[in-house]
Amino acid sequence: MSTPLTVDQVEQFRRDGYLVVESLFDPEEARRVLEISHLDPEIAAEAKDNENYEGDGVATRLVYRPSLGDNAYSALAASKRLVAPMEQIYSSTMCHYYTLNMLKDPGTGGWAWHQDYGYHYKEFFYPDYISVMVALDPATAENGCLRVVKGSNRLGRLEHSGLGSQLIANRDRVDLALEQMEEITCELSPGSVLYFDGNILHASHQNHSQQSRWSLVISYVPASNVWVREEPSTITRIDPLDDAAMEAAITRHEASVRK
Ligand SMILES: O=C(O)CCC(=O)C(=O)O
Repeated sequence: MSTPLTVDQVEQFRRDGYLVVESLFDPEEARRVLEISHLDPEIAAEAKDNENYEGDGVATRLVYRPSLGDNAYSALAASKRLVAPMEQIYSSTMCHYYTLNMLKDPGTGGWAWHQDYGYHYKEFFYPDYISVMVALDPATAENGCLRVVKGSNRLGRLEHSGLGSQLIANRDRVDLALEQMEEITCELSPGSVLYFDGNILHASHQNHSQQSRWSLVISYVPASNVWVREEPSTITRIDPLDDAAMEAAITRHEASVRK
């Protein structure tokens, strides 16, 4: 198993619940995947509105992908570059759970405070659950980048309840967390990634800027986690792709959307 992270980075992830790795993919790789996403007829056909509010509000758009396929998004999701740091953190092979194409265009909505394991507790026995945001556009405070509460992963899973199409963490606990802990605005350049623990509180504002913020958000569990639902698990064990295999998959996808 390779060890791309320093001891300090692993320690930071465990303590703070998040870790930014700058330029894990280079800006040109991010640009190509962004261009593919804009040309991809599947994205245009499958994007759905998430109405993360009650009453009046602004929807956010995304494509949900429960499995990996022969496409550029899966190539990044299964790449050794993205997966090896998680294998190091969990000392385990990793399994893919889902990929989201986040299509946060100008004028689209945000997400209220939640934990991803707050949603996925129903599927997994252990809270060993990690999500990764791969920035394709620049992610800035202006276009509603992700915000996390540093160290909130140590609170364990909070109660969640519905708010429109979202599940949100208990508001009193969130208020207390924001009083006691530091809120971090996770700005990312294209190709940079944010690893975040399943129990870290995170949220994002609406995009009030003129700049889109498209990204991938990919969720994983270590193979040692236990699926607790009756129906068969939908997770896929990852055999990480080296750079050549990742590049070939991006090129194939590029050729197919440009036809
Ligand atoms: O991209 C965003 O604005 C929020 C994403 C998020 O909260 C999530 O995927 O759990």
